Amino acid sequence: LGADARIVIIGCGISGIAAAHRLIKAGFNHVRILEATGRSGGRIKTGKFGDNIVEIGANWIHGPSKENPVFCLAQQYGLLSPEALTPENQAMDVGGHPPWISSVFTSTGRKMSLDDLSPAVEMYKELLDESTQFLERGEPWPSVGQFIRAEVLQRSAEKWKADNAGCLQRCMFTTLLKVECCICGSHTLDDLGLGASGLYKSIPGLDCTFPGGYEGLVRNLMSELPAGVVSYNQPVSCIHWNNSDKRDAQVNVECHGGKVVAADHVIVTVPLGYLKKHHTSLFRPPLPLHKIHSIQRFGFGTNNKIFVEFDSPWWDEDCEVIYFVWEDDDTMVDQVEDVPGSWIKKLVGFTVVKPSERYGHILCGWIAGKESHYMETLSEQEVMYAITQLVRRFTGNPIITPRKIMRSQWFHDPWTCGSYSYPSRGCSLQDIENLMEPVPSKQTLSQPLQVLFAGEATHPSYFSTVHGALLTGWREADRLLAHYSPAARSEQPTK
Ligand code: 6YU
Repeated sequence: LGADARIVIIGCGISGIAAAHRLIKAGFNHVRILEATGRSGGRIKTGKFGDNIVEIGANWIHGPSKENPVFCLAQQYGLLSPEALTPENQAMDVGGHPPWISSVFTSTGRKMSLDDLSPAVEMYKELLDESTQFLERGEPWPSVGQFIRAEVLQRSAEKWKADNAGCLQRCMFTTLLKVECCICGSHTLDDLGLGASGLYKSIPGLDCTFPGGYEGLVRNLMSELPAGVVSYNQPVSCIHWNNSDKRDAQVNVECHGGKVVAADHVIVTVPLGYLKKHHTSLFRPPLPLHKIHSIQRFGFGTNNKIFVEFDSPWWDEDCEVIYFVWEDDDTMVDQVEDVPGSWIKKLVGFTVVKPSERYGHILCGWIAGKESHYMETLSEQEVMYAITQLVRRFTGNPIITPRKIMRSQWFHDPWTCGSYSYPSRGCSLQDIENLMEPVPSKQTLSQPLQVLFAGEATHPSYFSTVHGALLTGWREADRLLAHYSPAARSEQPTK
């Protein structure tokens, strides 16, 4: 049953690959993926930086332990380091915030340890933890940013004196808010819904990377699919569903250039950023109103990386993260007022690309939000200049010069339009349920599942991650498998 159904999957990111993999293994013979670009992987993108590989998109397995299907696949394919596989590593529960060895550099050229700023760090952790607990309790504030700022003003007034030391703690706090923007992918924490932020669930395990590149996961999965299953450089421009003339197909998928592919079922995996921009032209007839509202309401933000190579390290050998703290910014505001003039203030610092024996001296800078959008419009030379001035100022070394840089530009990527999703103000689980709901939603025998939806933004608790995306691909494949199972067929109404 179902072996002859024509299934078209739109997008060859991890969710599209996962859906195709499961359907083909289950015996579906007519599965086809239409991919806009010339490559598989989507936001899993391992690139070259000189002789080194770097991750332009997804970086870590968040929560590498048995509960995480990406970890299980990576283990099965032999893609992880022995350290990542240890039971100790898998058992560490860090709540999504790994305890990395960190250094702090300030705008007056001071180098500090995180211990010097522990009052700010501790208060931040406390408030962030509290902010996830309003899912069922009702929200005292609409956003995580408003909640944290209101509480920190109150609590810091008691704890941090109005002297220089107190000011430095507040400056550190400003940096930590910007770090959280990178993690959540929102422009500001004022955009992140307070109750809904508690929807995100972390998995135990100390985040790990793929020593040979994240794309190894994609290559292994793809190698198990029949050749020719993906049509590359085939952007879909319109999905004609609910066809009244069903002699040929209930769904016709139209590609740029006019080619039309007939299908019984379509799985849409394009990013939420793309859907926000193009849903009006992508669906004929338009999607139901409640679905459109959720596409508009759920958040999709930008987090970019800037890789910078140096001749020699100016950080400690064991350092894993470098934070930048502006000593003139104790506002505890996570957005920059004059974006063209001061966008670089949103760059929170660097993670150190390890191991240095293999990579040399490469740092990865992180910048989220509208400041990141602006950064994408600059030339590489302009970004390099800004980074050079920043590093010279914060290290107090006026001659440090990076060898080269490379940055991601996810906002201007026409097939992604940003980095990943987040629950914005006013969102609830209902929005994710609306995003994942197939159309038409009420199934009858004459209109069986036509258009299904997968992709990271459609996972109720692991949105914004690779494992979330993978699970949604499997989920939609299972929906079709259930639809064609003999039990389901016998339950369907007959006319
Ligand atoms: C993770 C991590 N990580 C950093 C950065 C980014 C992301 N993520 P895809 O986009 O892959 O596929 C869709 C395809 O569709 C694509 O190929 C398109 O070309 C194609 N397409 C589009 N339009 C089309 C058309 N019209 N026709 C045909 N084809 C079309 N995840 O687990 N670990 O370290 C990071 C990171 C810079 C950009 C990440 C990370 C997110 C993942 O990369 C992403 O979810 C999946 O790859 C998406 O797969 P997909 O198949 O859905 O889409 C409250 C609270 C929130 C807490 N959030 C914290 C979580 C932290 C998230 N982590 C992010 C961190 C980093 C660093």
